[in-house]
Amino acid sequence: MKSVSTLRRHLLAASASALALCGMTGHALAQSKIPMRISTPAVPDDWHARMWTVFKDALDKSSPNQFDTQINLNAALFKQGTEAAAMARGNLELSTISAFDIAKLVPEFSIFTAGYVIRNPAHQQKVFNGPIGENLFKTVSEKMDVTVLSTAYLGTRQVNLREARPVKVPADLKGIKLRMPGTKEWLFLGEALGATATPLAFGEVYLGLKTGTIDGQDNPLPTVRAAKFYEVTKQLVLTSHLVDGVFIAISNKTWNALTPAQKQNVKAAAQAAAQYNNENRIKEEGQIIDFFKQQGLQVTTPDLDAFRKSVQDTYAKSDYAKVWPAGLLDRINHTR
Ligand code: KDO
Repeated sequence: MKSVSTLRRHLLAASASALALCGMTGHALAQSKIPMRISTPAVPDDWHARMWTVFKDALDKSSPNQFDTQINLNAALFKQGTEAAAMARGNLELSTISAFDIAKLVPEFSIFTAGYVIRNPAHQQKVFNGPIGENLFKTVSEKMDVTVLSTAYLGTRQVNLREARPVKVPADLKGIKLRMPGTKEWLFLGEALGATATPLAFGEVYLGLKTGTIDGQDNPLPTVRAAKFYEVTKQLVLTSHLVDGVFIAISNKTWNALTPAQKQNVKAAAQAAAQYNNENRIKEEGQIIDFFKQQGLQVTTPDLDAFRKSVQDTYAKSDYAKVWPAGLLDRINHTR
């Protein structure tokens, strides 16, 4: 007869191996899932951060146990602007990329970094979901090794100043240190608005405004709210200079390894995410002005014709316009 202590030893050993087995199974399961690491500079309260939860939920529902989706906000995984290169290397599966990120490698895409080209969110969806988008996204895939899955409306960019001042025409922004993200295409847009463009990563803007290393920044109003820039600024100048978008993109290394059914589900999840973002952002933009007024900000509208003319002329005369394919601007303008 076995002693009590021997029995206990056997029981312990048995439960330990059962645990090890469970652990291994769990580990093996996690390993067999396709990793979907997402990196974005977006703050948690912004719609284009929240949309990734919609993406994850849709994918978990359509493809149970197939994907391990990990959402990293606040540029915690990759620095703003480095995501496209990380995806091309296969170090990152998914992100949102801007027209500015794309223009670095696909120069003709700079047409979408120019102010006053895209008219409104509906125009943006028509352009990118139609033949113009289809054609350009093929080039994006060839040159950047990422596949664009859907287009999310980031919002219409407005100028947001630390100290209030009269701003009617671009000359009124002369000398204003306007923070822009740190690439030359962004800086050109800031200069085209009449300001002195100053590069800074998104995550440093709040402090820059608070301490006065910059005089202002430009972003869509829902982002001004979500990132709390209204706490450290006194004026919104409604220039509406860029109907901005971000493209949900996936590394081709990941994309090409998926089955046709998985591709369909990943694309559908990206479209659901963009749709959630677009609907909520458009709705919020329609009602957000009162919020800023309640926070004590001055909200002013400049001479929009003056801004539009000056910005469009600046781009038309620039080297950027030289690489825009003949007729593309007209085709964009005629997309309805
Ligand atoms: C910004 O840095 O101003 C910007 O709006 C640029 C966009 O392309 C995008 O990177 C966005 O920041 C981030 O997602 C944070 O909202």
